[in-house]
Amino acid sequence: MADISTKPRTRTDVKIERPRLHKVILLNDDYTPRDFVVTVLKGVFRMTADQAAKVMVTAHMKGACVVAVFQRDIAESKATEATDAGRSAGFPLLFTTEPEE
Ligand code: TYC
Repeated sequence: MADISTKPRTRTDVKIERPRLHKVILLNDDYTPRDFVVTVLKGVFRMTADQAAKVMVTAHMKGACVVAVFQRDIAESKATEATDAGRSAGFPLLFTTEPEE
């Protein structure tokens, strides 16, 4: 009995942080046709025609619009896929990513 320590052990709290989410941002340009932007948003981001049109018009008027938020690797691959769709069709359509605050 004398061997059993009753002293509380030091506790180490391990805090696991959630990985930060990343925004996919659509940038406006003067050349990509509006319909093409809507088609890409529907195809890559699974938006309805209505959602895609709203995002496209916001980017067109304000210069940029947040399209969606994902884990970093998914945000990056979707942004690349959508940008590549524009490039393949000869348009300078650009999607970028950035971490959420
Ligand atoms: N500004 C383009 C045009 O007038 C349309 C457009 C909208 C392009 C949004 C890119 O992210 C964009 N044809």
